[in-house]
Amino acid sequence: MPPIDILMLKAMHPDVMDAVAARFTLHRLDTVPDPQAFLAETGPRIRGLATGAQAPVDRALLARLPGLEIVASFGVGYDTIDTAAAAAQGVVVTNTPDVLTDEVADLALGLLLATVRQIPQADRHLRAGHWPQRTYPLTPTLRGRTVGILGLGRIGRAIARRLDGFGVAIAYHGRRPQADVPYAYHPTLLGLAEASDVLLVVAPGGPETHGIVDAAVLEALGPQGLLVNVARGSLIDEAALIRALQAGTILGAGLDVFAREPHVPPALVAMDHVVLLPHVGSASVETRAAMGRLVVDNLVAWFDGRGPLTPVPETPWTARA
Ligand code: 8YV
Repeated sequence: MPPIDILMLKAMHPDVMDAVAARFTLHRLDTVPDPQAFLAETGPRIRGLATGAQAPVDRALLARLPGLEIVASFGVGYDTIDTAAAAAQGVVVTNTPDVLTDEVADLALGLLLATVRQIPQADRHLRAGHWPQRTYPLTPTLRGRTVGILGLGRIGRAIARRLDGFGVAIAYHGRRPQADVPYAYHPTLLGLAEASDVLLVVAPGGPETHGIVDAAVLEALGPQGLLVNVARGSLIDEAALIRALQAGTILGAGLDVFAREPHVPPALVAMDHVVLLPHVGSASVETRAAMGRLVVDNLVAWFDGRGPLTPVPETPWTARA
């Protein structure tokens, strides 16, 4: 059997690199001296692409890979992949759903609690030696709040299940109401923000959701409102968020994701009423290993002729002869 050439755009989880190299011929675009020359020469032989959210897969790149069959992406979100172009080229795209759901939901709850009860700020207060002089100021509370979830998908539902145990009211907005949940549905995001005093963002990134959490939504969330984002920075109008935080239009924010990662606006870093995390929602040793295994399993299943394990809905696939 001829070797199967797999391209990686950037370094990935070490287990993924080892497993791909063990089974296939692995090429790394980030380590070749001249990526354009590499694509011209070897691009036509590439049959699989392994990638993560940090390395966009656009129409231009896909056009350089005419023999491509599969893009196996590390992560549940795939907004940096042009799935329409992939579908048009007959390329299947896979992501890594389910294996990270509980991990991200745990982190979302941690970030919510850290934000409302100011846990990092209290830690800083102690470490700075302020405790003997003054007790840490009283904080806002989660008690009595309504948490509005933007995007009640797999992760949104896992967050809602955890919130059930916290005894808070839960509401949600998404493309359509879901018959099998007891939570209040709001047909508009503005309506959800008006009804909530925590807005938890868990919807996918992409053109449909770009900037939907705007100045009007933040205004509707109100002066006791908290914004928590574990999805994509692109959903938030970051400039409007900074203005809202500076003006007291909302009370605070907990952010795991940003518009231009790893760049975080200095205005956010300067504020003490926000909790900032460097996109760590799924970043535990175990969960990242499970995500890596699923990337490799998708490639192996595809090239064994068993089809993809977790294809995204935008790229319907047909098994090749
Ligand atoms: C990862 C993520 O940080 O799954 C996602 O959509 O955002 C995270 O799990 C990212 O995909 C790593 O490339």
